[in-house]
Amino acid sequence: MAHDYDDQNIFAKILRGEIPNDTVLETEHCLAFNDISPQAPVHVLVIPKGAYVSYDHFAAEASDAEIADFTRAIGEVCRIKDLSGADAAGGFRVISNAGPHGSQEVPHLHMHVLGGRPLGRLLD
Ligand code: DGP
Repeated sequence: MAHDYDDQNIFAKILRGEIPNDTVLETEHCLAFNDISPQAPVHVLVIPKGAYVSYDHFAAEASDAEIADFTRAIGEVCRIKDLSGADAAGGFRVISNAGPHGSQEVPHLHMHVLGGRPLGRLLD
């Protein structure tokens, strides 16, 4: 998969401060903010600050520090939003859409963190 990064995508503009966002968490390498069109009571997007299109691109080219920060930021969002998967009435889903088959709309890597209601089975 080619990974030509379009720096005019909406998340690049958010990272540059050109359009506002509802920030949940900012770390050295990541930003997490509420989705503009939430599909669940909790719907947060976690993005790396680096110019990565999709997870395969990120995993191939990001530094270990960026990958560790991204992974921890996702977990920290779950903690901030009180989504512990260990709770009987809790839990969450983390998904990342990539490319046309994944129905990716914004070509900057993002993880959707969803929770706050039963999410149903994703795969049967
Ligand atoms: P995806 O299909 O995985 O690329 O989903 C992109 C998500 O980004 C979608 O859930 C809506 C969200 N989104 C699109 N534009 C904006 C925006 O300007 N601000 C915020 N907060 N979210 C956005």
